[in-house]
Amino acid sequence: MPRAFITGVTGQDGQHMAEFLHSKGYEVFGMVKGQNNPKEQIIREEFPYVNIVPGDLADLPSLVKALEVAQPDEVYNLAAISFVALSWNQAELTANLTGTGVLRMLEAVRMVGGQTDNKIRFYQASSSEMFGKVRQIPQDELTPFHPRSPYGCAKVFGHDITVNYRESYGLWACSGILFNHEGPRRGIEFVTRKVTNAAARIKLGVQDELVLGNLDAKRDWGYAGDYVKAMWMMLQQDEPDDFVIATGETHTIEELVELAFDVAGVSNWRSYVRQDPKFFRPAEVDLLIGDSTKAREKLGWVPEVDFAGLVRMMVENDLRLESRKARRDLTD
Ligand code: G4F
Repeated sequence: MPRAFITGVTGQDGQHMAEFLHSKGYEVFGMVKGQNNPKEQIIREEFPYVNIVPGDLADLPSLVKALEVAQPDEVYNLAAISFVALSWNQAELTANLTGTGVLRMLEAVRMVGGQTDNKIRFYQASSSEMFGKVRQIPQDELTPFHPRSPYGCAKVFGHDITVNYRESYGLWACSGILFNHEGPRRGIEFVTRKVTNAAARIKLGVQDELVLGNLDAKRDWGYAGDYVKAMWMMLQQDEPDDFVIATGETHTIEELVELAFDVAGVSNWRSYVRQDPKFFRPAEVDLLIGDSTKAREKLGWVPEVDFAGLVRMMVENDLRLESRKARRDLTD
């Protein structure tokens, strides 16, 4: 039975990854940080097959211990401070976890078995935020980076140090440069879920306004379930390599809102939406659109859910959740 170790198992991607690897017959170990982490209960209840191991990206000895317990064949480093907007308020913490945390994880892999014959295979969650003020349209593996946030800068470090450890020490390490990927498990602070949840609540009459920032930014949005499959495919290659994972389609936030309200059955979306400067960012990433030709050709990876399918899936999920909540509130 192959063994996999996931950091960030409590997040959207970690949950999808645990589910996917379990379906493939892996023994799954998930790192959870902190004392009384409220998300640990979700993992225990919804993913009972995950072996929970304590550890923190800020603490190298804890990472070494966690890997000694898990003895993994594959390590998926998905943990990070992932909310770009927060990274301006907590820039040092972001650099420490999203950036230097990768270095610690690589060191732990090196110490616990990255250089034995039976090498640990390491996956780093790199991000399209690294392209920032884009130098090329669409963006591929050779597009230069120009990050626009402390988060993007930290991800560039994480990406480069992964390449460097591969080249310096022969670690079996690769990076997936993933464009935005979403789904019903997405946190409410991210724009897709904020919009689909608001559309559902407005439809049900429990919310009357949606307050957003920049409606003109463009993103290449895919489905998280498709993207974790790409991560796994990268680790099944003969040689480690880096891949862009994207749909190749881009849409504005405005198009997202229009479609979500349409799916929810709310007409005249403009009358519900207000813009507030507090949601604008000090520096914006205006346009992301990825070229994943390399992943399609070398890995055979293709996204199965398109933008319309993704928005429908998320709105329908939020309609279900919010109607259940509304019914519960009525009976209380
Ligand atoms: O949903 P977002 O917060 O995602 P963002 O910043 O693109 O980052 C996500 O994708 C990255 C991959 O490119 C990941 F690395 C990262 O961890 C994360 O998963 O914002 C998307 C866009 C931005 O342009 C933002 O300015 O939506 C715009 N936006 C407009 N109003 C808003 C809002 N974003 C949020 N979160 N909330 C708003 O009210």
